[in-house]
Amino acid sequence: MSNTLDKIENKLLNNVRLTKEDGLALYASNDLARIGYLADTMRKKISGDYVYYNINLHVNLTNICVGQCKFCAFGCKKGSKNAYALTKQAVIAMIDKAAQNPAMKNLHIVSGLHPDWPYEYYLDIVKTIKKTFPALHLKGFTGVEIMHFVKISGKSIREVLTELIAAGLEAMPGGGAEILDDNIRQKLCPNKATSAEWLEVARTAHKLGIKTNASMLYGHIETIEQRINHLITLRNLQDETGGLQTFICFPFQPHNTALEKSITRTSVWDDLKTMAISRLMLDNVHNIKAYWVMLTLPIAMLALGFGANDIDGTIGNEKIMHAAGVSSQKALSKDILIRTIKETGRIPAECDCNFNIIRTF
Ligand code: V47
Repeated sequence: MSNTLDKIENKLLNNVRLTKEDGLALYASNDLARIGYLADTMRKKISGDYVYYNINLHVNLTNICVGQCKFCAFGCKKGSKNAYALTKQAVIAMIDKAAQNPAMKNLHIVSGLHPDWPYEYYLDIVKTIKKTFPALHLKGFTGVEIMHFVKISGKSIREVLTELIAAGLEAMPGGGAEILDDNIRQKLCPNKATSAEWLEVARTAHKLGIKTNASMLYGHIETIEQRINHLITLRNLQDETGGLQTFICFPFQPHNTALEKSITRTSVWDDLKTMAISRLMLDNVHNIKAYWVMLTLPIAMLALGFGANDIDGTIGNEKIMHAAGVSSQKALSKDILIRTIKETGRIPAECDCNFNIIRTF
């Protein structure tokens, strides 16, 4: 096996792209320290010593969702006891409270697919947010939500995105990609965007000039080969458009989901290996995120040594992963993020939702 890792290291040092077989070989190896070292070396080469974080607020407009994905504990049916749907006034009040902190720069909006809200409601929310808080950067709506808007509006992907961008949308989050394999999607999330649709939304957004994130939900029913295929699909998209700005691995959190009884949470070993392999396979993606909410802060900190260079942000009040029982906090202070990054010997870089650096420490 060390012979295989020697060959992979040689490729990396000579800027030779890793193949699917290389990805599988990395997963088959238990030399985690060496895989981590390789990922850290590539991280330094591709993205330097900054670790990006941002002062942000997560807003989830509603948890009522027609999706009913088996991996999700956040979404629920209309009328269920936890269901909520925020009015425009409530959204503005929530942002206003967070914006009392002048350092707050980023809004992240991801929500359920509400059965009754018209497309115009979302457009109006975006317009009102941008009018009320012009200095805030707005990252919103996954590819799955955009496909929902396409269906309820009868418009094309291009038309929906053009209107949202004109209203103030500046970037898109990476959710909804899950595993870009329609056999898996059919089993886990048959009611939402297909792989081709998710990719087409990202492609169109990039052509229209906005950047998007991409993610991988792993540790459920997928095979290692499907993980590698997923990474290669994203790498191909990035070759084509260059519009992916950060990649996030979401280890599946089973608590309160339909899969709770059959699947256990991934191990730290798998999480760090997956982080590192993502960095090595995604040679054309600048940023790899260690999402502290999912990983918990201590593991996110470790992940900074396994290829990650982005630790997300202060978040404010995380709901989606907490519904599934993550043990991390719902928010973190900027000081804790800065201290965590500094302790790894790297440079904390506060940024907006397009990774423009606001200040470094
Ligand atoms: O698509 C849902 C994931 C995503 C679970 O772009 C779960 O920076 C694990 O888009 N276990 C939605 N993962 C959230 C999202 C997001 C969040 C934070 C940062 C960014 C970004 C994007 O959350 C879904 C799904 O892949 N998810 N439930 C669960 N039980």
